[in-house]
Amino acid sequence: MIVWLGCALLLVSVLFLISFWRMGFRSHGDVKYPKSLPSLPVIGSLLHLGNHLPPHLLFCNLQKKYGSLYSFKMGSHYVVVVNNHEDAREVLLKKGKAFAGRPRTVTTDILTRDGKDIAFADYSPSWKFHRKMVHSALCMFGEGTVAIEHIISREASSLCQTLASFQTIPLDMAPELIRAVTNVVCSLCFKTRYKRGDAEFETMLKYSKGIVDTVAKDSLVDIFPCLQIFPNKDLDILRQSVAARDQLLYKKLKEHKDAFSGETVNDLMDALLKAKLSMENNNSNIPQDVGLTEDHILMTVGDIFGAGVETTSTVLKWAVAYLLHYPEVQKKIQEELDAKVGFERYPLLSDRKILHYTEAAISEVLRIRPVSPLLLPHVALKDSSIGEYTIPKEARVVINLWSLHHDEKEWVNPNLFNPDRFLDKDGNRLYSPNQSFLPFGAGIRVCLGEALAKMEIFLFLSWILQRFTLEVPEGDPLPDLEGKFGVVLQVKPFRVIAKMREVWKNIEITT
Ligand code: STR
Repeated sequence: MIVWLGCALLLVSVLFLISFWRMGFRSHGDVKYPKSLPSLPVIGSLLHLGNHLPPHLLFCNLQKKYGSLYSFKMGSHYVVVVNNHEDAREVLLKKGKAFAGRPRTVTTDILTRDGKDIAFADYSPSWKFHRKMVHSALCMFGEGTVAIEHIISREASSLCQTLASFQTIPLDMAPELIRAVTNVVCSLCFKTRYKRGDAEFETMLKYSKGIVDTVAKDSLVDIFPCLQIFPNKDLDILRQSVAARDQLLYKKLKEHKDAFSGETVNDLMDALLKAKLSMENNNSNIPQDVGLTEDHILMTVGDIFGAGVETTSTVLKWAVAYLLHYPEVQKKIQEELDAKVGFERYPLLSDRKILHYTEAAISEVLRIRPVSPLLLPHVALKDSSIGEYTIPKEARVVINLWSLHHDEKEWVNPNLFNPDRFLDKDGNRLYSPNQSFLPFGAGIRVCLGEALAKMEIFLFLSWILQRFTLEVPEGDPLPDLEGKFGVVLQVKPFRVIAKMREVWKNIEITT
């Protein structure tokens, strides 16, 4: 027995030494690999990552020891972390196609029926085709048309009515903001909207939270898929939430199929159905090998819906949290609105060109609290390189957007919320004062909803601040600014008093 134990110990130590020796060296002949954290067989570098910090902060801190580009092993996967904009731009833009892959994980496979969506699906001709189609459908029903401005303004108006009904009662704005942005994507995807307290909306809120809490956050099952065989509370929540989402999506699909004439395209669901029909009839130039199944339609709509709701509402919550911490910024936005929009009309999208400070404040929110601090992981589709370092095929590449947005070489006092950094000395807007700002990612995987999100954030915020001043209720603490890491950087709940501004009490605008 003791001999066996001794042998086992010896074997483990030898394996440990070998792997430590291998990972500790950076170069193999001419080939230079990024510096690596120590790693052990099977578990990889887990012991060196088991820090109490959330990953974006941990990865940012590890730069001090390993430099801005380093690697580690997550179980059996080789992961490279990018922490500066030069390398990030090389991965996303210059070599976008080489790094366009996505890892398959247990949780994202459950969410997307093995990668039949857009965000988490690996690179393939079928993925490229779906993405293109959704992009044109989004353009058709939103971006670039007056229709979208009308839809967002209708929701902004309804949101302001709710705020007004609360008067001086403290309110958790999160569900109201979520309903407002949900109704925008709902209009685009299904041509419907939810009233306050709608049962279907409550179901959606619940399953969405279940998904955000459990998906794609590098939990142990994603690192060691074999752990699926054990009972796992998170996976149960994810499966239940996905089942609830699928039921809702399926109902929508059925309603659309029943009503679809084959010609009139009212929303995104119709557009996808039409593409599927033309493919089946083989009367278009859609490639045959791309497979647009019902699953693809459901998962794609699920993506657009989930992304449209979770991301935009999160930015709005961060914006409100920061405005409570920095009332002077709120005041400056209101002064700009008063001076440039006035009291006889509501803000319009065309005001984005003149409301420089408001736009700068939005950019600053996106910088200081990026919705997706690690973006979504990329995978090298072939042997490639970043700077002077070799990156082998199948390496996972994580872009630490947090590091880019808090890089002291690029930003003065990066932890300070200061919209002025997005303005020049004459108060004109600087779209990006430096290269280290990529809130929507970049390249072939860039966020599909960037334009839509920017329109929504601008209109919702400007409508709210034109009429209300947001304050912390007496006795409540200021909102937490750390957030909770997950597939989006979530905002912890807090309450607000939305006080109607004096000047607006007697004004009624007819639209
Ligand atoms: C939110 C919850 C949900 O119901 C569905 C999805 C699928 C798409 C996800 C979304 C999620 C979270 C935010 C993501 C988005 C795709 C792109 C977006 C990850 C999990 C970001 O990259 C921030």
